[in-house]
Amino acid sequence: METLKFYINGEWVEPNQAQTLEVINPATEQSCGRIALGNEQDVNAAVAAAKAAFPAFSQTSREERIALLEKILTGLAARKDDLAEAITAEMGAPAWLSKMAQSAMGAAHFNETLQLLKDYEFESNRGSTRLRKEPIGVCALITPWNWPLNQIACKVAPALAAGCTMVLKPSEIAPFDAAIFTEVLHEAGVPAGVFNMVNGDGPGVGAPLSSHPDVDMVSFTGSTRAGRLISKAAADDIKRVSLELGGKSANIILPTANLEKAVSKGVQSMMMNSGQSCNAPSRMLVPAEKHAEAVEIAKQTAEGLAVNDPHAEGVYLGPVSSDVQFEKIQGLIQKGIDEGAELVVGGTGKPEGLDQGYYVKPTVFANANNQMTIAREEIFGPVLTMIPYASVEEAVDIANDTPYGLSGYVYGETVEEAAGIANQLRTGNVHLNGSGADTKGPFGGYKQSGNGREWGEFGLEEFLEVKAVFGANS
Ligand code: TXE
Repeated sequence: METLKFYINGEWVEPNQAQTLEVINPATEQSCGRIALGNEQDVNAAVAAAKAAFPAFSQTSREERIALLEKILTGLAARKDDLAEAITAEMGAPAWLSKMAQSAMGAAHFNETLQLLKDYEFESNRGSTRLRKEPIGVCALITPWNWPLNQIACKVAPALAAGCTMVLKPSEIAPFDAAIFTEVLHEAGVPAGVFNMVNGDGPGVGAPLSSHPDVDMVSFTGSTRAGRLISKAAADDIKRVSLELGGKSANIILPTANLEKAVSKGVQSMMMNSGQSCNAPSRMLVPAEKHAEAVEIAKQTAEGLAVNDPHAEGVYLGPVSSDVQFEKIQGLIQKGIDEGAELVVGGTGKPEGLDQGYYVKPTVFANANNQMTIAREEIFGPVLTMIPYASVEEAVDIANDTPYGLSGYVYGETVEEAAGIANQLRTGNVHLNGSGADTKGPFGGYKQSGNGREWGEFGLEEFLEVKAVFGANS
């Protein structure tokens, strides 16, 4: 795989500089292709194309944009296997996960947005005032590597539906699904300049995009570190900034819950995608009197999850995405041991027989407290921290005692009981009794997990300005 050109103004163009980056397959530690690295001039060209395309695209009818999304959906369906294979090669997700979730979520966001667009009210009346929802303008979309297509699609679909034009900077760690996605958009006939794609790293492309005076909005998913830098870069021009950042989500298992079901589901959700999900339930809060029993269930569940080559039969966890992530995770596991958490299963070092590739052992710590580093920092690897609690009130306090606020999980005897606790959590979403996320959304966080909401109607509104036309109905 090679992406040595950028997609600007409807065509693949040569970069301004000759620098390239090898993309490493985390399962083999070998290169799986190269990309060109962009710079500020490439960003300027892409933003200029998006700016020039905005007046015409912002005036397109709902029907035209519906037709465009339909064509893109057809293209995504035709390329779904290519997309899944690219994702597995670049970031290591098991082949089945890339196909059934990673690639499928991308199409799901387009479908969701398409259905929404069919009867979304862009105009409405409030007494004598007419409200108009108008596209915000030129958008910079900066995405990470952990759910790469999902994150691209949940920004591009609503941006197109709103009538915005855009420049995408995909993750330099997982850029090939973005290249295929770009081909799909080109073949679907997205007008020149409406969608542009420039590859590169954060400082080289992400930073100039975030501070570009002709960019009206930045939509970013990634680390809280980069989110902070982007907010500052965007501040001079008072751009709208939508941020979906890290998390340290609590999974409260209530005393009434079916312990076997709740704990095993919690472990599986944590280890999914090798723990590289911003909403992973990384802190499991269990009643102190059931802690020992819960630990045993967690141990057995984690031991039953196969770590292996992403294409191997029965694999549940592939490698983590990069050597940097591998080293970060190893350091945090060691911190957990040093700070006195009880290592139940897993630990540092690679799983037996997997010397090549960035494989991490599914790891469970128990008897931890919420002040330990493994309970406070986003590990972004297959590492679960179990914390005992004395009362449900204490569990809620522990859950909320974090700088993050993306997701929460509550497992009780009934959904009603769990919902009562959900209302006390300072998070953007809560999963009850093992339920999954719904692409209707909204998805986003409180506190340092970001601002704004993605997916569905709220996700569309991130890309819209609201205009009040006073006296229009008088
Ligand atoms: O993310 P970065 P990294 C968390 C997770 C992970 C950590 C580091 O904890 O361990 O972040 O991952 C671009 N201006 N999440 O270093 O750097 C970058 O090129 C503009 C949570 O890979 O945030 C890439 O396209 N852009 C998360 C994107 O930001 C910048 C998903 C993400 O990279 C930039 C991924 C800058 N100054 C990691 N610096 C989630 N919320 O799901 C970097 N980028």
